[in-house]
Amino acid sequence: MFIPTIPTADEMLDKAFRRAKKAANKIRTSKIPRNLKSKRIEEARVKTASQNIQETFNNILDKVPDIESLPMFYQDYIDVVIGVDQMKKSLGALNWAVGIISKLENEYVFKIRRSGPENSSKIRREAFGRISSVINRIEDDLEFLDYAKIKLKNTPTIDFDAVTVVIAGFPNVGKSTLLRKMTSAEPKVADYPFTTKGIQIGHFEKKWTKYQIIDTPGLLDRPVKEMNDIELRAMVALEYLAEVIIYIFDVSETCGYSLESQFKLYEDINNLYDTPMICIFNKIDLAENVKYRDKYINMVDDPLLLNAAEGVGVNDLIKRLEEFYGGKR
Ligand SMILES: Nc1nc2c(ncn2[C@@H]2O[C@H](COP(=O)(O)OP(=O)(O)OP(=O)(O)O)[C@@H](O)[C@H]2O)c(=O)[nH]1
Ligand SMILES: [Mg+2]
Repeated sequence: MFIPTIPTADEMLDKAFRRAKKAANKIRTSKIPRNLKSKRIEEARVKTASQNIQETFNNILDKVPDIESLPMFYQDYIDVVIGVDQMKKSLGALNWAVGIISKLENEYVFKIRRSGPENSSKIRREAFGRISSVINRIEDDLEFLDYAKIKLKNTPTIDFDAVTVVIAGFPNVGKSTLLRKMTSAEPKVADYPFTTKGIQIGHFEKKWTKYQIIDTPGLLDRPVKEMNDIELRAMVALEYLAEVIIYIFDVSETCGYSLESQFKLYEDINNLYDTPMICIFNKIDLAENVKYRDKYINMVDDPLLLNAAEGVGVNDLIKRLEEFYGGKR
């Protein structure tokens, strides 16, 4: 998610008052009659400083998307990463500051215009004092938005027009290998809460339908009962996303996990999500002599046998996706 640069309270005030000074200098060197000058100068300072703050904050408010209008996946993502309530509160504080500073601008410009020239600088100082205290009051909110900017910098870019496929399976079963074989470009790596490896997203297009394949290493690769609340929430976020889950078994068990435990995780995920699942039995090239694999292969509907490393069977998988989702977008 894109958030523009967020100034600290001090930076905001420095910038606004510096601009105000420049505006004042312009008037000072202009040909305005002497008796009018000091009033004009102070008026310009108040206007320039307030408007600079309003513009900066309005620009931020315009560019940050309205959280409630975002797809659920992003709302949940933002909530897990930084907290939606705090985000809304901080944006609300910025909005509040814009309103108050606009009011102060009008109030003090009016006061300067009505006062004698000898009082104008005193009135301007009072205006600056009040502007400063408004900005200092939202200091924490500015700090929070800057933190949010950093934390949300590498948010996954989800294409909501594409058919979304999420890959699941124990570590080392061949998830990344399959993602690479299915998609053209190098998959993009984005942050994903509570997995250190992030999330990988690859794309391909077939017969005018776009597909995006998502690999979530460290998330859908472990028994659900071992997960903590936060990880379970991240799992929920995935449900907003996935139209179909590809579950990969390693039939050779060279990944280090038995087919029995791989099957348990498959059942876990199947029970947790209403999402349709496609089962793949991978590393078929290493499994020639493993007899009991057939027992597991026969336990799922329409299994596909693959050797992802060599790309064998990948086209059958793509065909399967096309049958279900092709032309739907
Ligand atoms: N022989 C053989 N090796 C494979 C096949 N598919 C993947 N591999 C190998 O298995 C190993 C693990 O593959 P990855 O794609 O990294 O597995 P992963 O599921 O992404 O693993 P994590 O990211 O750790 O969860 C790699 O050395 C692959 O080259 C296959 O069909 N046959
Ligand atoms: Mg991987």
